[in-house]
Amino acid sequence: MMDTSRQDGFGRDGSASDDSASKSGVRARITAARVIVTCPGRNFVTLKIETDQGIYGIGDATLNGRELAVAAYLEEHVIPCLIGRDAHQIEDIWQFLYRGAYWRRGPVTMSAIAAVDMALWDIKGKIAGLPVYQLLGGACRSAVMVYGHANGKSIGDTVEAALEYKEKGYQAIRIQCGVPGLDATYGVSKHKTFYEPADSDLPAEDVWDTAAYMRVVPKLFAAAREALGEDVHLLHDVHHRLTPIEAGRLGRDLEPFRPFWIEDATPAENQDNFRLIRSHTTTPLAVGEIFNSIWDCKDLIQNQLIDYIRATIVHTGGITHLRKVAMLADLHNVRTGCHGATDLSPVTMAAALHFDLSIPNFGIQEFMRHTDATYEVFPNSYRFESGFMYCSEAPGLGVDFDEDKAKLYPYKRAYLPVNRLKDGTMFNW
Ligand code: KDG
Ligand code: MG
Repeated sequence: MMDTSRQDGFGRDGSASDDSASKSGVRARITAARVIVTCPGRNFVTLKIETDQGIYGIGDATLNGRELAVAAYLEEHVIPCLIGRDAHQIEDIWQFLYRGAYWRRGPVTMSAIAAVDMALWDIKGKIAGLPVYQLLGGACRSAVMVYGHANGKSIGDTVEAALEYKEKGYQAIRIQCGVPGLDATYGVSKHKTFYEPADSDLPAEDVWDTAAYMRVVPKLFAAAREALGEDVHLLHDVHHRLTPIEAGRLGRDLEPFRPFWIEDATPAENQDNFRLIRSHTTTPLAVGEIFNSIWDCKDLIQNQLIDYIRATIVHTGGITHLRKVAMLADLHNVRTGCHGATDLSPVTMAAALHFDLSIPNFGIQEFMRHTDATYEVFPNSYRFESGFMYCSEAPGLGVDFDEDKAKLYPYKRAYLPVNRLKDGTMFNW
């Protein structure tokens, strides 16, 4: 039957003639795509792409606090370009959306591209009848080591929480405690089990005190090592709060307690910041959860200024782009430690597990449990056991999206907090 969309020889498959690569193989024409924003406890942006094969794929496009910007980007500027394309041409569609936009990179663009990319891998897996990790080259390991989040207002509460994580089988635990004198501290939960910092209609204004923080963290690590013993990995997120020289000092203070890593020790727009930290400490460095392309970490990786790259599938252009980051990292002894906070939906978590299984230089995966309501909206079969996560063996990503349930939870504007110093100066959150 004649393919009417291609009568002029310039088809929507991105090729200039009938000799396109896709002509030789199976095709799965994209017939529809839509964006659904839902808030089962927190906001998620989900893209669903349908094909003429009757098979659909889903992708996560959640960008915390800026959800509707990505939804509009997808609806207005991406979806119209997808209709009619061959869902199998994942790399070509990626290049079309990245190069073809003229305006490259940025969290909104790259989260939108990531959602398309995840959905297309999901479709390809479903058509092939294989879990996505098999399409990525197969498993390099049997399971994915994850770290959980122990936190508390005081050092004692945090250590107690960390002991509970150890009891549950976690082999790696992130520890965050309140800073004396401050009402709120990043990473310290108001509720026992869930931590959602984006919880107000307008940004909450927190207060920050670097000196008090620098005093408490080494004490926390000393107490945690003492209570938990040597055979648990301890991690800590500085959350962009220090200058490079302060970070060098903290790294050095923590060396006796052998942290697995300190994360986001300093903002990384200037990648040279890490050279200074590196020259002062052997504590391993992780960074990258707010990166959105390989260009954000190229110098960090090539100069071996970090040990773990935390770029994540949803904010870094999807599986297709993150694989390139991982490949570059592998050449320079840098391992992955993908971001996995709850603002990344179960679709990203599933995609991350496939990715983590398939790359040679996997390091660790962050894992924060979602609420039961979130799991009802995103049914999935990945599972946690004894410190490790196991991927679904279902074709595709192995996670679904219940649109009827999603409708029960309408979008609710929610901002992350901001930070000010005690004198009122705006600071990093
Ligand atoms: O949206 C911001 C959160 O994802 C971030 O604050 C969580 O730093 C974080 C982490 O390491 O999980
Ligand atoms: Mg972090």
